[in-house]
Amino acid sequence: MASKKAHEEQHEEQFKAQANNFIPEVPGFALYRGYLDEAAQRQLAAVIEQLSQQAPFFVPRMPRTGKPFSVRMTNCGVLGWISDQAGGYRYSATHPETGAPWPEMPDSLLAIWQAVTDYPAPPEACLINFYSAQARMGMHKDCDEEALEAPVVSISLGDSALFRLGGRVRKAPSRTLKLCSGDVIVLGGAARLAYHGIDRIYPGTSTVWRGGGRINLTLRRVTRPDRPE
Ligand code: MD3
Ligand code: FE
Repeated sequence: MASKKAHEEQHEEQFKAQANNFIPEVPGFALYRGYLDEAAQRQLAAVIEQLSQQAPFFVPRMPRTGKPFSVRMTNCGVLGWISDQAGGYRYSATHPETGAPWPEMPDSLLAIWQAVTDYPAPPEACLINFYSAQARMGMHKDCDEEALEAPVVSISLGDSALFRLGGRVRKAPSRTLKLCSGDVIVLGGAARLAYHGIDRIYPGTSTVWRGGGRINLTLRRVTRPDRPE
């Protein structure tokens, strides 16, 4: 019988070969459709559920206006992304409500980062977004990280979503793509600084997240590594 390691290596090679770089005008974007099979999706969902008991989902708020996001968030890793009225968008080593350090990044997430990126250092933050049926995320760029040369890796679990990817300026044309449970996307190069958002959730399209809704995990390098290889 093939070892677990050999199986994982084969899986990785297969998915590297199948990376669907389907947006030629946005180099650095890659889609790994169905990267996680159903068993792996359920395993990861259980890990996230447990982790969210340690670091509960919070409601982020817009800087200055204090308007609440419709998406709820938590994090794991040494840093987490937070936002509130007074402090604005930032990375923090602790949970904004409990004051506790974020839970450790699970090995299963580190393994995905290693499989789909060539970045010479591990991710420091995993932002965990929860979308109820009505939640949306407006078009924005992610630029609170110092390491903008590092890719962002997104993992979808639960209900499907309509993802929108634009260009580096807000008015650039955009296109949509449905993201389903188990899909992984990588945003490196030019895609790293592209506007993007979530137009809508398709409720009842998956049973992977108990109670329904969608989870999106984004793995991020925040600081520049000391000794880039
Ligand atoms: C493109 N999340 O957390 S993931 C976010 O599905 C975010 O929850 C969405 O946008 C979600 O910031 C989209 C895909 C994604 C993530 C990060 C990106 C696309 C990106 C960073 C740069 C460019
Ligand atoms: Fe984003």
